[in-house]
Amino acid sequence: MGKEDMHLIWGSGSGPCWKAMIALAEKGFDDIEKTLIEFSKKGHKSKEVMELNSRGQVPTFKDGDIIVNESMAICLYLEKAYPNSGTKLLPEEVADYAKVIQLAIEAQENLNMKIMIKCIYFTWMTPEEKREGKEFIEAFENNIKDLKEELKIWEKHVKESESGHVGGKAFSLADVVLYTFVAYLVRFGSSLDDYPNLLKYYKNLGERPSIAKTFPPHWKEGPLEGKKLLFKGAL
Ligand SMILES: N[C@@H](CCC(=O)N[C@@H](CS)C(=O)NCC(=O)O)C(=O)O
Repeated sequence: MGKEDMHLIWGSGSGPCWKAMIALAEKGFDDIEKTLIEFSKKGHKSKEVMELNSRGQVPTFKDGDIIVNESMAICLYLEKAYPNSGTKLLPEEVADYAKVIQLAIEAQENLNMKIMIKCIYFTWMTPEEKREGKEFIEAFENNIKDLKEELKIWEKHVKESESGHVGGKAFSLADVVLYTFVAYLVRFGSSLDDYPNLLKYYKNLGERPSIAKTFPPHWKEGPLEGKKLLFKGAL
């Protein structure tokens, strides 16, 4: 166990992988052994991944003999195993702790459903020719309406936090989770103009070394274009 024994398998542009990488960087473990897989080459179904995670999903993480799958579990594991290393992702004080875990789980559950499942995956799973149809357009618009309501909640949470961190006084697990979802909105074309506090949050935290250093490499190569920008003009 320890930095020398850690290994992360990850894919570029995966929100769950990014979360694990931000947490590792915050804990001071950003230079551990890492293997970058390519989704297009089914790297997530390779023997190496399947042996660690029978779901064939990344991130998958190993610390010596301890295997941890699931991005949230990786973050919680790092905090439990290395409480005194780097940033405290979970505060000591009970009321602060309650707030951080609530916001982290609230962000994970709701934003994963409303951004990833109901907008992005919903579009990707609809054959391109059907995306012009009335049925798809109506359903997508409804999902965008739900997402706008959801974003108002996060706009308020961020506005109420004076520290610039959503979970309270300092950077925490709640920011690890929230930031990656906000970045997805921007990646897919949202201007965040209607959410000025979220926009400020996105810009400010984007300069944090753990986030800047782990920003998905292929996102840096250039923005999405055309119809791929699902949220352009909508959010
Ligand atoms: N709940 C998991 C989700 C992991 C996940 O869905 N990873 C995606 C990449 S973003 C993946 O490996 N998908 C391949 C597949 O499910 O076959 C986590 O948070 O780690």
